[in-house]
Amino acid sequence: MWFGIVSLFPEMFDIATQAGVLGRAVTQGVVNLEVFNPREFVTDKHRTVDDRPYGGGPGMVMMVEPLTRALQAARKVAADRTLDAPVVYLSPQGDRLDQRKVANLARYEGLILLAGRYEGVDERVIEAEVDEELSIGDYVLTGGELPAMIVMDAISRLLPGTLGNAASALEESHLDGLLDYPHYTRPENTAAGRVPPVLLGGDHAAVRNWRRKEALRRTWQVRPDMLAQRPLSDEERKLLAELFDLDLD
Ligand code: 9D3
Repeated sequence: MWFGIVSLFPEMFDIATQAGVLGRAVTQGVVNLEVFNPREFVTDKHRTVDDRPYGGGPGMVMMVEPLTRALQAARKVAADRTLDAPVVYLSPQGDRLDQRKVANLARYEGLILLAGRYEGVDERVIEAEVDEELSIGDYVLTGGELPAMIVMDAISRLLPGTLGNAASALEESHLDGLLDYPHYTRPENTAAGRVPPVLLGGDHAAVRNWRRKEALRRTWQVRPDMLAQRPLSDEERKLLAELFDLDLD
């Protein structure tokens, strides 16, 4: 998958592409990344990319011309490679990113990710150039670069040929839509406690059941909203009833 990034801080992307699953995906060529810096597309003496907002108020706004040129350059690379690559603007006003949106974005051959700085971009750029506007959550960041990296990270682990792929296949199984069950590794006994005995016994059916029950317990306790989104199997209703001594019928 090809990512064209439009950002005033290209160096920020070095870190993300040098380590972890995303870094490996880049090294392996499963993911390709090209950064387009709007500042490189302006010719005035100070290479200005931002200006004061019309109507007054605090902060600065990213200007139309540098952004449009950088986006055109990214579009041209995508077109030359005959890639379908929509423009995604990372912004606090966007739709909230979730795993369903990540999976849908992963189907594209390419994506052009626009990372804003300052108070944001001139609204006319959004109207003319942006296909989808995405936020990563309700907290205030200083720009769209980290959100763009988060989008790439989440997508890259779903792509064939990256290490996250085995894990994502598992995610589509019966534990889909639940929080993870607790994990343990050696040694069996530590100052922090023992491993639950069921995991040591080699009864795979018992282990499966225990994990599903623990996943349900945690989801019920910390993310009841996730359970409300998801139909429960008879087996899961039984486990939940056992856990909390509830009558779910
Ligand atoms: C405090 C400034 N805010 C005035 C009401 C507006 C504002 C503008 C730009 C707040 C944050 C930002 C920079 N953030 C992003 O570019 C961003 C973001 C975020 O802040 N939170 C969650 N997802 C995203 S995606 C892009």
